[in-house]
Amino acid sequence: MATETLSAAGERRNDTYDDLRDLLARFAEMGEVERVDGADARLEIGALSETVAQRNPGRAPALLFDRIPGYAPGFRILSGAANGLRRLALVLGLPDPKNETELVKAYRDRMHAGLAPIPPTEVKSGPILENVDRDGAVDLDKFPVPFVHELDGGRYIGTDDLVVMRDPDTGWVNAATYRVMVHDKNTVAIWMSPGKHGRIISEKYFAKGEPCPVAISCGQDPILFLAAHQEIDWELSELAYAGGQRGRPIEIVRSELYGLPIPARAELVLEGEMVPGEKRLEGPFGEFMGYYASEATELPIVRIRRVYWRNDPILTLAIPSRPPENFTFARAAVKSAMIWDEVEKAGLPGVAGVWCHEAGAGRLFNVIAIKQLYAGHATQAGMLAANCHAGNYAGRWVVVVDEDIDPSNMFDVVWAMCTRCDPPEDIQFIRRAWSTPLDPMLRQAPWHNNRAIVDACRPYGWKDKFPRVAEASPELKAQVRAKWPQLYR
Ligand SMILES: Cc1cc2nc3c(=O)[nH]c(=O)nc-3n(C[C@H](O)[C@H](O)[C@H](O)COP(=O)(O)O)c2cc1C
Ligand SMILES: [Mn+2]
Repeated sequence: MATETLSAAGERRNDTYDDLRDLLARFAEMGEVERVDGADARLEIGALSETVAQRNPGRAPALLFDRIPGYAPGFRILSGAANGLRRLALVLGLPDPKNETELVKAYRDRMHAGLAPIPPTEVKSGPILENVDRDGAVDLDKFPVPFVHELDGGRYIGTDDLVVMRDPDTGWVNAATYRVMVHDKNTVAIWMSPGKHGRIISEKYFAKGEPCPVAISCGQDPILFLAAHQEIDWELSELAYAGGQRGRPIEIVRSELYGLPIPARAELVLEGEMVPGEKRLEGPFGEFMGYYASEATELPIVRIRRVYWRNDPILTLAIPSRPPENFTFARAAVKSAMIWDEVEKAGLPGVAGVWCHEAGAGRLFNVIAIKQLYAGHATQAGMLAANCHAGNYAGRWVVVVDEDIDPSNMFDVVWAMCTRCDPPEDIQFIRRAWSTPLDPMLRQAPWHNNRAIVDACRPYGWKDKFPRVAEASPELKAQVRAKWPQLYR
């Protein structure tokens, strides 16, 4: 419920499902998942996942691939798990929403009520331990690992994943989504952009000349992916964050080699160590801004020494591509609510809505609507939305609009930009902000970029004298609708 509070966590436990399999059964009842037999892990699964998601962004079904040629039947791939309005609401434990704004508002209201993280609980065993391949028995080739796009440099076992690492100084555990490429049957590579928590942690080990232990979950409850691929604060565990969202602790078991927490009901988990001195070429990989912006690079290898897997494992797949992507709807909704919450916590009043457009991969074109209260309010809103943790990485445009503009409606937003914005006055810049080698506008380190804050609000000084909008009043609209309903079907 939108009004539920975390202090009442017990009352808002999301008990509608236990794990990914349970959730798939719910999705099937809702008509939200299509089963596909016989698609090839080389290119076909990638192309189907990409194009079906694009047909109807936010409303397309998840795809469950089975009988993948060359692999055991039952070894499956799930694409776009929570990437739909209704599926996302179910995963977040929110009421079935009418539209984007309603979902974002419900989620933000929950955070606003003081959602606290709930640390994971350790259990002795779980389905993830049904099969454990050790050392010489490790063979990643038995799992259907997709080769996603024609120009990719390899097969990616980790996309909708959780890369779990422990900070060597503090013991804090980070769990984040980073792409993981398979080199061979027991070697992979992890690509982490500068500034990402996993990158900072691994560099701490390397600075001491030590290997970095890592566990990689490649299939799991989407609530975990939703936490792992958002910018959650340093030293806040994504597992605890996800537990807070579900209103109950995530159950974990300890990995055999390094005692890292792995979700007890995950589908497929790799464990090993990143070796600082030993490098191999990783990439290129078609990435989330829609380009191959960086070449293959030499990255430390990860030696995999344990593979934990459930019977008939389901690998979860999120593929970066030209947007909209098979994960950007969910990212847009969650990030919008996070930005809304963070700007309010920074003291911004009057926020009416936020939407991170999928055309910007849920990062590069973010719109914030406010009810303007004072001169400078719009600039404050734009700067905060661009610089808060959830909104900072790899951004490009932030547009500030008045509260009569629906931030998720691109038509409205463009209209506001066309009619309430004086470009030389109303566009400000932020220079040298946190970006990434994946930004196609950047050609070399340091990986920072420039941003525009567009004030598309009525000019504050004369907003009350601003020309009136030419449209029928709400009463008149309702009146004619009631009288000629057949015209509005
Ligand atoms: C499908 C998908 C793939 C991603 N791949 C990477 C990646 O390969 N490297 C990276 O640095 N970030 C990647 N990200 C973004 C990170 O998951 C995101 O920035 C997250 O906040 C990182 O966690 P951290 O804050 O703990 O570092 C990806 C996100 C998604 C949705
Ligand atoms: Mn983190």
